Amino acid sequence: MRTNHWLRRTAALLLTAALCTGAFAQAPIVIKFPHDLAPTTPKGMGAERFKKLAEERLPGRVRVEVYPSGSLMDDQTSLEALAFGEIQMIAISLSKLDRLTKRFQIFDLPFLFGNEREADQVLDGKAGDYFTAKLTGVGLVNLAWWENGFRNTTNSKRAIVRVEDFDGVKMRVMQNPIYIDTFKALGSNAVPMAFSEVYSALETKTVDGQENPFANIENQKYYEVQKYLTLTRHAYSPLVVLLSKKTWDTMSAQEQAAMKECAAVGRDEERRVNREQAVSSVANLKSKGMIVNDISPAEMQRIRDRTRSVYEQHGKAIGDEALNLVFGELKRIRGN
Ligand code: TK8
Repeated sequence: MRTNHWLRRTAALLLTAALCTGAFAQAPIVIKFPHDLAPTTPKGMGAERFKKLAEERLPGRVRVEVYPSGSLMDDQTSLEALAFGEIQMIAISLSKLDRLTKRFQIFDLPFLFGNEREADQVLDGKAGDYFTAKLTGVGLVNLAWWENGFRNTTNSKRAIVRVEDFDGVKMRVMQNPIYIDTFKALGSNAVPMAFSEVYSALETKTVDGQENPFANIENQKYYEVQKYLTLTRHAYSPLVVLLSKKTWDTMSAQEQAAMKECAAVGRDEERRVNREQAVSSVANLKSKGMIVNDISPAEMQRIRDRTRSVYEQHGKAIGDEALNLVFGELKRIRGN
């Protein structure tokens, strides 16, 4: 009898305490956020920044579990896992969403952006908002635009100094039609392949080369299996930071706004780290034994001209709405 009374009393006290602190009000929303890169990479740092901030802004309401280095799943699987509700958040190259709607492929077009400023202004402005709305239309909530960044080319055959040097080089590209056609147009043998397989494909010489931003070339240790790095800056890949629609819908408008704000701070961190690492990367990669070269402006123009066909091949599928919007914005930013 006594025990019973004591138990009831304790339970009542605990319940009161819980109600006061709000602990029983709602169980925390667990946000599983896997990604495919190391914690020290721009994406890894952005993810940690986001986690810290979101848990500070929404204490007890959200818990963010970051799984770096592909420890939970790879890039390719994560989009499906997000749709099935196995995970709640990803930061993925927009290029990997090409199957959803063709209009997103506009950002895969070669030489679309000239520099980071153009990319930021287009993505953080009304064009970015337009694509975010289109993502919502297919059930994906884009919290912010992060970046993979400008992509450069590595290979083990030769330094690429003119367009003819791409000839016959077996190049791994993302599983994305515009990247495949860009490298075909340059004369390479384009081999689409998952990111998680690239290192070993380079090591075993299944392919001769690949293209990725500096941070990935460095952090994935491609310098161990690649001799030449050519600064082609042939495309800029944005990352989208997607939250599951189901999770999003359980949040109040204030909580949703807080999530977007945290992702925007994460974005600033991610872009900052990416751009800082890019500055030190060339020296680091040289010190690891890579031969790094630039391409002369005249040869760069020949490369651009060669890839113009990709605009004609894919422009129609991307559609005038997206093309006019992005090119209109670029015109405005470039002041012409
Ligand atoms: C990194 C990936 C990757 C991408 C690729 O998270 O597959 O080449 O560029 O770097 O999104």
